[in-house]
Amino acid sequence: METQLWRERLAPYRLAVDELVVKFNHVKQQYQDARMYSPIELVSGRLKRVSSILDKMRRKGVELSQMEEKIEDIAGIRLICQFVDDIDTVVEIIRQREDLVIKTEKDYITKSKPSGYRSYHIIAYYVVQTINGPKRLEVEIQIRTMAMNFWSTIEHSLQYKYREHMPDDLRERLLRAADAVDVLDNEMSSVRDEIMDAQNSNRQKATIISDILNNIENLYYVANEREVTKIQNEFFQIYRQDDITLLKRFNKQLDIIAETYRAQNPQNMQEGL
Ligand code: 0O2
Repeated sequence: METQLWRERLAPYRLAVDELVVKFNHVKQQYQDARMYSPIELVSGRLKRVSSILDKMRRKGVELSQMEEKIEDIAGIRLICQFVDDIDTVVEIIRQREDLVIKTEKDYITKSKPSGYRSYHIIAYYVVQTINGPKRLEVEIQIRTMAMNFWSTIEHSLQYKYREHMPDDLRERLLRAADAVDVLDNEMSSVRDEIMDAQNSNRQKATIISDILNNIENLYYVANEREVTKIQNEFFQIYRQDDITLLKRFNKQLDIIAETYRAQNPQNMQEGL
C-alpha cells in the first residue's frame, strides 16, 4: 500500500483516538468539577504505527484486505487509574456509554498473561464521521493502574529489544517485578481510604484558597484599598497556620463582607462574589 493510502486508511482511526481522548478527559473533568474523586487519573491515546500493524499481521497471518476486521488495536486508548478498584468503575462507565459498543472484554487482571502482564482490555465499536459518511471501526481500550502501566511500559521496551529472544533470567526478573507490582497495588488499595482522605483535603484546601483569593480580588472593586490590604494580610497569616478550619472560617467572613458590599453596591460587584 502506498504511504498516501495508509494515511487515508488510518485517518478515521486517528480521528477516533483524538475524539476518545477528549471524551475520557472530559469524564475526568466532570468528576473534578463535581469535586468528586475521579476513577480515571490519566488518559492517553495512540495510533498504531504502520510497522507494528504489519508485524502483527505477519504474526497472525492476516491479509492486507482483512486488516480492519482482524487488527483490533489500530486505535488505542489507555486509561490509567490510581487503584485497582477504580478499574471496575471505569469498565462500568464504558459499558454504559452509548457511543461505544463493546465487542469483547479481556480481563488480564484476574488472570495475568504468562509474561506477568496485567491490564483490562475492551475492544469496542466506535463511529466517526468522515467526508464519506459515518465509519464504524474498532478501538482497543486498555485500563490499568499506574503501577501496572509502569511495569508494562518497561517490559514492552524489553520485548521490543529482544523480540522472541528475551534471556531467561530477565524474563524471571520481570515476573518477579510483576508480582511486586501486584503487592504494591494491593498495599495501596488497603490504605486507599487514607490516601483519598489526604487527596480530598488537599483538593478542599485548594478550592477554599481559590474562593478566598477570588473574594479578595472582587473586594478590590468595591472596598477601600486599606481594608483590602488588611484582609489580604490577615489571609497570609491564616494561610501560614495551615489549618483548614481557620481557612473555612475566614472564607465565611469574607462571604459576609462581600454580601454586605453587594447589598450596598449591587452594580459594582463582579459576578460570583
Ligand atoms: P503494541 O506494540 O502495544 O501495539 P490475542 O489474539 O487476543 O491473543 P492480541 O491481539 O495481541 O492477541 O491481543 P492482546 O494479547 O490482548 O494484546 C493487545 C495489546 O496488549 C498488545 O498489543 C500490547 O499493547 C498489550 N500486551 C499484551 N500482552 C502484553 C505483554 O505481555 N506485555 C506488554 N507490555 N504488553 C502486552 P501489541 O500489538 O502486541 O503491541
